[in-house]
Amino acid sequence: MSTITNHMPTAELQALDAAHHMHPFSANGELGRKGARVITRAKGVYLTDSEGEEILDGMAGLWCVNVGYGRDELADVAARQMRELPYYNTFFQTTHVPAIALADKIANLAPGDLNHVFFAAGGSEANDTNIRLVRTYWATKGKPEKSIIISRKNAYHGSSIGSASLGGMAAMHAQGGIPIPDIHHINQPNWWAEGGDTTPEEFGLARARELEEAIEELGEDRVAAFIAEPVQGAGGVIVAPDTYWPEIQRICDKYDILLIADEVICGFGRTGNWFGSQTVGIKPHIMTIAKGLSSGYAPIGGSIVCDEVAEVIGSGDFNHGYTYSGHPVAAAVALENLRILEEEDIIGHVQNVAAPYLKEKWEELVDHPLVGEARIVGMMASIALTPNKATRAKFASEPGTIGNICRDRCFANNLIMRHVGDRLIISPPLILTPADIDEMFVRIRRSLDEAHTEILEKGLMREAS
Ligand code: PXG
Repeated sequence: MSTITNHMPTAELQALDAAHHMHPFSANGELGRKGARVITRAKGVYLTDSEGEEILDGMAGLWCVNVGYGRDELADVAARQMRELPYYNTFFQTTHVPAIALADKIANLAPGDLNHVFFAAGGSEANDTNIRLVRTYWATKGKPEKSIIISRKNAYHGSSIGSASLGGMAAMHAQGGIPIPDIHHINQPNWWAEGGDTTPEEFGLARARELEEAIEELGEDRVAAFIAEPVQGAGGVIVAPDTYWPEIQRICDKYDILLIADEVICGFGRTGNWFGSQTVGIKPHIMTIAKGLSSGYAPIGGSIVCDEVAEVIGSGDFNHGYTYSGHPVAAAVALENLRILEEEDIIGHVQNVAAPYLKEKWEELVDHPLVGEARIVGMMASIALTPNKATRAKFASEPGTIGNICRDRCFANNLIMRHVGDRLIISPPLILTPADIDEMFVRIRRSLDEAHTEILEKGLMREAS
């Protein structure tokens, strides 16, 4: 057993962390000097840190712990599977029961003819699979030049070279030589930030038609697929205007291109249905899944593929796969997680209890002096911070400054609520009760009030010119 344990003093753990552990998406030098908060255990919707503080997890880990923390069934299944068959691959004409059972279960849950699953260890790997799937699909059909994938600015599709190329985060594209060739980005349907004088309905249509314009410009014979998150998550919980998705579906139907729905965040109940595609009313050819598939208890993701694409890919060799594709322990955990979601009717709880109450309280936040718009779909929500609600003005300070102040206040008040620029976001466990929601809003209101005072004191309540 390791000699580094939960019982060590926080400062010692932080010093070791700073010395040897490189954190993702962090300025590690600065974080090391400050010291990362050490999370030691979790139960339900609460985390505990090394100082014994109880933190309400408004982000379900990283958008993934849908059934909440501390489910013994998941631990038991993992232990059982590790004893029986901890690992075997599915590459060379072998298979195993956890992968078979999970693929079957996912095919049953997924809508339409999305009946085939290619497993990965997470969402980034699954989106890399998708790039190769759609390009191989068209090449097999004799159209190798149909290789461009259209995506959106401010999308997040992962951190590997392929998936980060699909993503539209400028800060990510600035590092490490991405994007790869033949990825094209159109604008996002973020009315609050980019809608100008148009109505949300006009803006939604205009942004969807950018897809049609891009296909016309690049040539239908060059475009393989369009990929998008039903609700943009990491980009700031951006909910498209109602006119957007029907128009996207019309365009995908008109032109011969594949639609990939990245359901890594939206899948498995987050938006109030099994899949976000059902919530926004689209029929993708491929879905990317991860996160809520196992509620984060084990690393697993995958691509759910429709009959036609699977058939074409299956007509030859597909030279692609990961050591941990369909990992038996992760697959067994995912299967048990899906059983919990289904048998405990957690999606019913979201639809009938948690999401309606959360929506009521969330939308009331627009009465706060810092809050411009409040958007929510199921159990993912955002607020836009602004110094002027009427004009949707941005702050004069560096983007993210105000969001960061609010986030730090939340952290100090034992609430995990994230900021993306000057938007605040939540994505809590789906099992949140009305009492949890009440407690969450005590902390949200307190944090926003304290942040507002600090922003006023620092003279930061100013509009960008
Ligand atoms: N697609 C989407 C839509 C995601 O949200 C991925 C793919 C990649 O999945 P993996 O399992 O490879 O991480 C994600 C992941 C954030 C944040 O800051 C969000 C994610 C990952 C890291 C940070 O909100 N989402």
